[in-house]
Amino acid sequence: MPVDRIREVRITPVAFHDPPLLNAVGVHQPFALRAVVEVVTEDGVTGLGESYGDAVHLDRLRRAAEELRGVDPWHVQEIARRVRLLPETGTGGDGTSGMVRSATADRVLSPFEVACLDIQGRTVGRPVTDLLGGAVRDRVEFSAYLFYKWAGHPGAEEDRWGAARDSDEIVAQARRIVDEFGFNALKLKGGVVPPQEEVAAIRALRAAFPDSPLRIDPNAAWSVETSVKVGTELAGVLEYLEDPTAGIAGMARVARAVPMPLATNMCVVAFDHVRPAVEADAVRVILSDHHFWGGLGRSRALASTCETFGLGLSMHSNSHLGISLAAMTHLAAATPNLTYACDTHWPWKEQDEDVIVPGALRFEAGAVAVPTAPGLGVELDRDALARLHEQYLTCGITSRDDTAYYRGHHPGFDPTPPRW
Ligand code: GKR
Ligand code: MG
Repeated sequence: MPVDRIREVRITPVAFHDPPLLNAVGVHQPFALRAVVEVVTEDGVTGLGESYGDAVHLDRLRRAAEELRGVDPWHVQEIARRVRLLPETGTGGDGTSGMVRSATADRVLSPFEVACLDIQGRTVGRPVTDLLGGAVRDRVEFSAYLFYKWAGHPGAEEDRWGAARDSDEIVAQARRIVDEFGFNALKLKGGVVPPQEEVAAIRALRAAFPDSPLRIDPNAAWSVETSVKVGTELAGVLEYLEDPTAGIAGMARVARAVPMPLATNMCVVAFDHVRPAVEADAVRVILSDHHFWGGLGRSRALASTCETFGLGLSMHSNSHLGISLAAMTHLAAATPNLTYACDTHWPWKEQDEDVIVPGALRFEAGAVAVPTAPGLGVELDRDALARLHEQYLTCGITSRDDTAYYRGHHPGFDPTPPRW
């Protein structure tokens, strides 16, 4: 059978509206950036991938794309080899405002690997889950991702969510997001207001949602001492405490002193972090993310690693569109030991703003049904892609910088951890 090789790779940066969500390093800008990757074969099969849209990352994606012509899309190892040969230029490009410092080559490989899996699935007429060993669940549960937030972007009207400044407003946000999407697990993005206020918000959530698993994630904004204090106070309340403090050594000190499991998407973000984290017994749960673990195949390898060391597995998210949600859903569906509800920023985007044809992915009772159509099961909406690309060209943002945007309104803001 003749091999259908990669003929062309298109990378299209897009921008979509994002509310002013607060985190430990600042606030989300009015637009989030993503890169839409299309890998096209000689026979005209197109596979889709989605990744960060920061300028330095786009540049790396484009350089990698030039190396992929002629490669067999079933040979992801060869694609990985070519990506790893590229020189790393500059730092950053992680789409997280510097919060998640993952391996550059894995970040670059990820959307090409996903697009190749989409091609493979389309070619053989099977969903991506089948290429990953088959789905072990037909719906994937996600968590409500709650944020402190401004009422609206400065100079604009109040957005549809309004402000979230204190416990009452966080509970109101949770009620609304749960009503609209049906989530069960609730995650609060912390590291924004003094820890005692965030503890009060978690307690208020517990009172309002007695049966929901709760998590808080201050993105390492707390000292070891503060983390231990918070973890002790919230004994029996949290299902896990996510990245309270920076680094494996600090996390290990916290882990020894608090009763609940610690989870991370900050101190273990690549395979060579696993061994020191296990040796120090620093974390009990790793949050995978195919966007920086090198794609779906390597995320499955991470799942096996977690199984080997008796670690739990959850899933991290950043602001994203539908191609990413499809890939996250396929991965979670085909990963037996991914037993926690996955993070998603999905509710925060405008629901009619995306690059995919609507209808393929829907939240019901906090979960997304796993697509069963060939490949990822989503189709590119070319008009929408063109609109969001135009928005990218005119929005004036070329890299995510939550700190600079926040400082524009609070000069002197210093996100250097520990803030508390
Ligand atoms: O969207 O502000 C945000 C989050 O803080 C995000 O950038 C983090 O990467 O969600 C993430 C996390 O769990 O650390
Ligand atoms: Mg996190």
